[in-house]
Amino acid sequence: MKLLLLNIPLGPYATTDAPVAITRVIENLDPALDCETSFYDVYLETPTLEQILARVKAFEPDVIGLSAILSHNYGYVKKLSLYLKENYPRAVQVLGGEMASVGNIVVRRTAVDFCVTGESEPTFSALLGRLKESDFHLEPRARFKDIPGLIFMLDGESHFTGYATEKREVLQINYDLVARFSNINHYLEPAFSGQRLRRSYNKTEMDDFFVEHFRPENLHKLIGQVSASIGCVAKCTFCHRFYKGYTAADPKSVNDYIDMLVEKYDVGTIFFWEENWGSDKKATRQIVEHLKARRLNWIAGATRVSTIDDETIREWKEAGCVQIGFGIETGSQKILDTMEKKTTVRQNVEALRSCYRHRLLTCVLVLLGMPGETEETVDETIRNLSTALPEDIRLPYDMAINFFQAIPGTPGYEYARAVGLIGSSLDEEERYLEGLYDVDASSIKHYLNFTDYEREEIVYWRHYVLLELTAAYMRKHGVLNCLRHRKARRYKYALVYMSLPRPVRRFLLKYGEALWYFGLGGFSSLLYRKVFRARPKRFSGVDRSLRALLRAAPLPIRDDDRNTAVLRAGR
Ligand code: B12
Ligand code: SF4
Repeated sequence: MKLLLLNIPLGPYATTDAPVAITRVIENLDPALDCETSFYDVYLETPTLEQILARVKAFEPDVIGLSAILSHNYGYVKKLSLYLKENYPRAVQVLGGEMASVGNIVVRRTAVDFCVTGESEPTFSALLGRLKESDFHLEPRARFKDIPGLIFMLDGESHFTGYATEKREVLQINYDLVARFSNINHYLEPAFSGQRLRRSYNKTEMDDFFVEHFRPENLHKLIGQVSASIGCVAKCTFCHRFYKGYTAADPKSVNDYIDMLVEKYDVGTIFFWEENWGSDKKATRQIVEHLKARRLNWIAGATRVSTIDDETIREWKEAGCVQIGFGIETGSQKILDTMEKKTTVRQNVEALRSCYRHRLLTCVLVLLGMPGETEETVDETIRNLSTALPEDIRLPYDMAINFFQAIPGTPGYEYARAVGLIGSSLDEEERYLEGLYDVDASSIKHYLNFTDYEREEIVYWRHYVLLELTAAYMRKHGVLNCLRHRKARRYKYALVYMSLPRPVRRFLLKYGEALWYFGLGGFSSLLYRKVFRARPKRFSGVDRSLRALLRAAPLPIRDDDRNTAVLRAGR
């Protein structure tokens, strides 16, 4: 049997995050299947459809596996899948990854024959085994009903066989497989000259940071990705995963893997790329001690603010940590509650302060536009986050500010359907998914408006938060001092901006940006709507979890979704 795996690009530019989902799928396949597997790194190589087809024809697979870890890429999957079916009809198409949360739509509207939910195993091997037995004929489809974890068309309806039992194993990325099928130099990049740390911060400001905070021997060594856990202890209302709960890896196996990376690949910095680094305190301590003993540098990709304290951060710094990522999201408790983030504004502020106190890099991630967001909550975010600024002017200070996106399998998405922002029919839902492809979350273009303002009136929120926090930073450190030390252009913009009184600068930014972004036509239409068609008050009063709101008023189940509606609740 021949299996060709293709990863669906997340966007136009290849990431340096290695294709771990693919290596896991390959490694986990049942050896008894005797499967000849190949992987085409579509995300890295950005081929045309014709080039993908040429690769398919050259390999002649019986099964094409599409790895769609992002539901946003439905539009791409549809195009690719239909094209491949037309030009290479003999392969069975199987899709895995988060996009299976809209399996109902995928199996109805694309040429994908099966969606695999959750981890690939044991579902994928069971499916491949069954396909092999029948020489890759799909009929009668009832034969697949007993394999848990599948979504497929059965008697004209989409059918979900229920979730499979997870293996609950934390597996590491297999770099040998990456090297075999792709360009490993792209994924194992040197700390100093690579993009991993530079892409979120002003590049010119990073050189000093590297020299000051990295152990000299690690500066030019590679960064390797490691997982010390899988899953998350929380269930935020905008976040979807198939993996239920949280599992920490055996710390010894993590430490052994780190040693292998150091010895075999000359890795000097470890990037823990899971969502919940540090939630299991005992296991984390053993790994941190090991990192310290080996004089490595390391990055905690995502840590919950509720799991750390000042002392822990001090210890991590001493053990070689250079950066911690936090999902700060907002400085408003009301918004944290609608997110069901299970953290407090105080914890957010304390986490940032501790990070800066111990001179660790962090990027302030802010999510704007959840239901309940108002001008007041945005001001609250600015007010609270401006109390947590770096003490040391040489430490890069940056933030990434996005608008909320409704993702399938989350309460946020179901809420958008409930309030009519995503239409109720299958066609309308598909249209929304198609529109998500290649969308930059920092742009308001595809933001479903969950506020009581017109979109033209809130487009300025991103720059407003950015400039106000930059202005607060400049006030703290002195304007001249900042201009001398900080190279990013926003300090120059902020200087002009902060020279005006706050109501004036806010007014100018708000209407200037509306005009710039939506043009004169959009601006006039905004004025017309403000005078003649005021928006009803719908969202500003939302102040509790979106999940709780949906529980109180559940959505009716559509006929086409009868067997798959359970996927909408996530896990
Ligand atoms: C790494 C990562 C990234 C990397 C991608 C790296 C890469 N090379 O693929 C980067 C940084 C680029 C990224 C970006 C974004 N990400 Co991201 N990211 C992740 C993260 C942390 C890990 C993904 C991963 O590889 N997991 C590990 C593997 C082992 O698990 P897996 O992907 O689920 O794969 C398993 C199964 O799904 C299945 N499977 C997967 N493929 C296949 C294929 C076949 C044939 C089969 C049978 C099975 C199968 O088997 C695998 C092994 O068990 C996840 C969270 C998570 N822990 O999953 C979020 C996640 C995928 N990201 C998410 C989001 C929202 C984003 C952004 C859109 C954020 C934003 N708003 O900007 C951006 C995309 C922007 C853009 N357009 O570029 C969401 C997606 C939600 C959804 N339903 O679509 C996730 C799930 C986080 C979350 N919980 O909200 N991300
Ligand atoms: S957003 Fe972060 S904290 Fe919330 S559920 Fe997702 S991974 Fe966990």
